[in-house]
Amino acid sequence: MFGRSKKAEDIDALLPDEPSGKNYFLEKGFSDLGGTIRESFEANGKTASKSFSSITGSKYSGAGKAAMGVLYFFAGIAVAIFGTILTLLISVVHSIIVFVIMLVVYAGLGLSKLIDGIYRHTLGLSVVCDRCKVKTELPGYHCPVCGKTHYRLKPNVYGIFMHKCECGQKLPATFFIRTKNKTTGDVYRRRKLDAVCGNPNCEARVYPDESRPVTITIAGSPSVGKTAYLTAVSHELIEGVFPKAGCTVTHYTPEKETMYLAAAKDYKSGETAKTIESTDRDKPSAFSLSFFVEHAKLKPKRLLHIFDIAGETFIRNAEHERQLQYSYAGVILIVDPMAIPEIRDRYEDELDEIDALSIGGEDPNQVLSAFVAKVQNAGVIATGKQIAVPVAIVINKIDEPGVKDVFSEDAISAYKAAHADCEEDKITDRMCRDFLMENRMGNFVTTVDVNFKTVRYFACSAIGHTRGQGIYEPKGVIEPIRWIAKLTDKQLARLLDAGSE
Ligand SMILES: Nc1nc2c(ncn2[C@@H]2O[C@H](COP(=O)(O)OP(=O)(O)OP(=O)(O)O)[C@@H](O)[C@H]2O)c(=O)[nH]1
Ligand SMILES: [Mg+2]
Ligand SMILES: [Zn+2]
Ligand SMILES: [Zn+2]
Repeated sequence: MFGRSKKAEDIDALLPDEPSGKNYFLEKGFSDLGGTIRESFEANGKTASKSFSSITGSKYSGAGKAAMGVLYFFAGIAVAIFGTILTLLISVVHSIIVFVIMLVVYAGLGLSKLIDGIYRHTLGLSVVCDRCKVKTELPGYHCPVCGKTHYRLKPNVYGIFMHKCECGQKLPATFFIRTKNKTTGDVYRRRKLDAVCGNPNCEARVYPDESRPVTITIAGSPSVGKTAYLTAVSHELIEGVFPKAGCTVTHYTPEKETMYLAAAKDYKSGETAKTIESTDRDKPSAFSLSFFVEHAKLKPKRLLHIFDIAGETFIRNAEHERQLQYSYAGVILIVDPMAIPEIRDRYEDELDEIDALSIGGEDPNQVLSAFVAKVQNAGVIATGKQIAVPVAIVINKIDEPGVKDVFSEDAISAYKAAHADCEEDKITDRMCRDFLMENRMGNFVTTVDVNFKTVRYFACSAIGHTRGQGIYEPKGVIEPIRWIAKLTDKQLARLLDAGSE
């Protein structure tokens, strides 16, 4: 019923031994039964052959010996016949009892497995580690008494409802069971146990509770505005869209909250700082802003991870960790229009001094090849095969000359009027494609279409104006997120719609 992915199996193969004893019946029920029956017959056989071998070997002589011989003979026959029948009967009764117990045990295991599996799968519960980016169905749970990590805390050979840790502490192995801490007396469910990443090579702390991850990755070369986009979009979501839709937002960890507060400060002052490449090999290159979103119509709560990266690391393919986040909910590739040679040649002189110094200068075609390779690698997709993960190509900085008029509200209305056949939500997509084609970027558009099955173009301005000129006034930053949500998470998309009205 729940087909397991190749990646999940790869992770399973890496897992260390579980610090739990196996359930007796599940591990040894049948083999012990076989052993007991075999031993009973052997013992019976031995008794019978002992009687037969005593026929001639008794210490009596003459008539006594003959009488004892006859006695041993009949005793042997009796053991061989009646003993065998009796052993057979006992074995049958024993087998029936064991079979009944096993039936109950296996039915219990099957049921518990099914209920827990259905619960986790229908709710889409899983864990995406913000350090190693690996996605697992369960994290590694810490035993609250001895601290050992249990990577398989679900109904299996270690237990149907509970697993017993080596230290003797019982741990809840399904969502519906509670166990009591033998030292403190606290009672808790599985979701409340301390947890680490389900990838045993990582061991980063994770705090998934019971949530469904929504992982969005922002990509692009240096200075295209990735961090400005993250600042703008997280602020719009956390302060505007989600509260308006009636959602509660909670930061994932105190560190993530600090990160958000720094972003919110930049938002107010209209600033953005270059992302410094992390030189520490133990630190991940891509890092996320992560927060929970809760609402009565959102079951379970969502854990949004929005990943940013230093453009230098991205373009040089110098990431410390495998970029698995590219294979999850969706990816946003940010493009600086000034990186398009045609546009730059014509409009560079008109740029504000700060904007002129902040051009994301890498050739978009080269950026695109690095991007395609990364997404292929994350999803283990062979070159030449189309990639399914939704890709939003976002032209940023549309407040700048050269693009300002192309994507202005007037221009959008005029485009709509001239293209009555085009669906409302595809207008910007068509406008962006036209814009790129007209500026000798046809190759870029074709390469995107060849490699990605699900693509949409967007135009936005993260800051809304040149950096350092007052509070952010973002335009069009929510749209890519809404589009990704519509494709991958209907409940979340409805709330984003409600909060964007
Ligand atoms: N005019 C304008 N400038 C922007 C906008 N977004 C970003 N910029 C400018 O582009 C510069 C780079 O933006 P960042 O967000 O730091 O770019 P990044 O992609 O994160 O760059 P790295 O961290 O180096 O990878 C900023 O310092 C701004 O000057 C925008 O919406 N409008
Ligand atoms: Mg940055
Ligand atoms: Zn991890
Ligand atoms: Zn323990």
